[in-house]
Amino acid sequence: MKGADLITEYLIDSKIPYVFGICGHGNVGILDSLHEARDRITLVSPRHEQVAAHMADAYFRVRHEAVATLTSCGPGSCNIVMPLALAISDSSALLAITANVPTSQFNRSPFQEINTHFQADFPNIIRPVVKRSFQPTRVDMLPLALRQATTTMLSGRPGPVNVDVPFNVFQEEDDVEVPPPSPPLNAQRSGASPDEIAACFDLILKSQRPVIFVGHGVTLSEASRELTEFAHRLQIPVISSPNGMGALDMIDPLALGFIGRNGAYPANEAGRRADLVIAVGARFDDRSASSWMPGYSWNFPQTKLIHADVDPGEIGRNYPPDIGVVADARTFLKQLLAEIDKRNPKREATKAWVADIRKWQSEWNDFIRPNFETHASPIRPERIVADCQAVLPPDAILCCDVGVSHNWYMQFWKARRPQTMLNSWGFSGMGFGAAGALGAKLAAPDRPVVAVTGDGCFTMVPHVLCTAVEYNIPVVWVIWNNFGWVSIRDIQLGMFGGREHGTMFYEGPNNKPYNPDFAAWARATGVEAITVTKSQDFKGALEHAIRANKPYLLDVHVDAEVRPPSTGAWQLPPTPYKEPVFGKRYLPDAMPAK
Ligand SMILES: Cc1ncc(C[n+]2csc(CCOP(=O)(O)OP(=O)(O)O)c2C)c(N)n1
Ligand SMILES: [Mg+2]
Repeated sequence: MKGADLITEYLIDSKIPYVFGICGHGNVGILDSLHEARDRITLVSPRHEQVAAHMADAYFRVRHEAVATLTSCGPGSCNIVMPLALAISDSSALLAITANVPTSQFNRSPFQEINTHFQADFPNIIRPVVKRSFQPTRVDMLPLALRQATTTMLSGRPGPVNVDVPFNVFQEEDDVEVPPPSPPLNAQRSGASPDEIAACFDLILKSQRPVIFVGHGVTLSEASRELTEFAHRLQIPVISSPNGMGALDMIDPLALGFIGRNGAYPANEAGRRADLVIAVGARFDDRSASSWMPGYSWNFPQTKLIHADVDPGEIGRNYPPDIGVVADARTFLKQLLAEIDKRNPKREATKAWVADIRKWQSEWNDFIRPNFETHASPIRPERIVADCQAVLPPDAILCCDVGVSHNWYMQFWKARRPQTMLNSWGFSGMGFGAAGALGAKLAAPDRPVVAVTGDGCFTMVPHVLCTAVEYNIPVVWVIWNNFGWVSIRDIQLGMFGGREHGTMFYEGPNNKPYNPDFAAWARATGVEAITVTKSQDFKGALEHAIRANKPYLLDVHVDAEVRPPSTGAWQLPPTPYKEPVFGKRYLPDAMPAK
């Protein structure tokens, strides 16, 4: 069997329906195999490798099934470094097949070889951004490499893996068999010991102000049902990190939303006043922990902490837990549910706590409501979030890009289901929203997919429009157009005496705000588009775009001078940070130190 055919058959046996990739001389061998198998596996060629990998990443987040990317040797593969970093930072799986130079030319500096320190050294370029890189240099090494790669990709904490294939290994033949597919995500689940569960439950029963903090681990382990039941049965409110959004339906009264500087006020209030935090599959990164400054989002170590995660490396990274549990999120929650059945506790103790939470929720709602109802031109940000919420069905997928728009959606979007709000969180790579939406739509062809992307983000990957047309992928792009890299401008204005430099888009001697006419740009690629400058027009335009069921772009002019209200803090030492606009630091003098 030819190496390229073996890879192709393995992908098909592994039920990988798509390869997102771009050609180069290095991978023409496997392109030919994919041509032969084109009825069973589809090649989608976007116009930039970054897009291919974002598509694969988003596809996985929607379906929890991985697909492959394919890039050629040298520059093509170098273009996927950023999206791989993004994927590994958010525990998203994809199989990155990269091509390399022929083994017989290793170390001779042939065209596109990187060999400064080691022959055909692409694996070292991407080493920190994949769980593992494999470089089979003979066809008879492919079966093991492929099986190990896909097993590594989906086991434990998922993430991207790389199989780097020299040119000749695609072409040569050997007497090899296609290896069996690896187990799917969550095939094996780790759990807590009975003693750990008993100890956790004792802490839970003792607490009067408990909160659950959920992260991507809950989403990845598909523990939404168990989380909901656990929260309901013990009446414990749930704070969510971005990729945990929707694991508990966010219109549930116990759902407090996101925490941190741009979190929701009730989440920060509950987080900083809790006496026990049960963190499940969450990692307390700086942006969901107010940069670890006590009193803004959390108050460890006065607050007790149970921290369960499938990855022992995350437990205690930032806050040493009272009980650390290496466990899959769903198994852990199921074990806690079984303990409820066993002990049948009466939970009167949290009544006052739940009442406090209701109060914070209503204060927050009173504060934010007027801006959700305001009509303006340029448009107030809250209005766009509100209209998206009104128009999109609960199963619609929002693929968020990076920037101010994301801050607003983090604060106010109510994800109704898990895997419906895709966020580039750990790495925040610009372009994920605009590009990932294509992969999300291929993963869920029957559901609306909306990319919310900044004018800056979109300008990094505008060719996504070509791909949408070529492959008829009906994504709606909402461009949050504020004529600049406004999230960074705002940091700059706040920290450096109100001076702006290099963060807004201008043209001409008078610094007129500049952007391309995005709608005209879209039409030039064959994508329908509307420019929306008045808030009254946005809702109808979005409805129309969704109904059209074809690629659609809305260029929405948003007020750049309205900032999301901070309810926590974010610090970039040594520059000073701002106190919250709504709510304040709470240091629990009354809480006994442990
Ligand atoms: C690839 C990449 N380059 C740079 C950054 C730094 N960065 C973060 S947000 C941002 C501005 C985003 O601009 P835009 O998409 O217009 O969103 P806005 O903040 O204006 O809403 C920049 C440059 C990044 N996160 N990723
Ligand atoms: Mg912008």
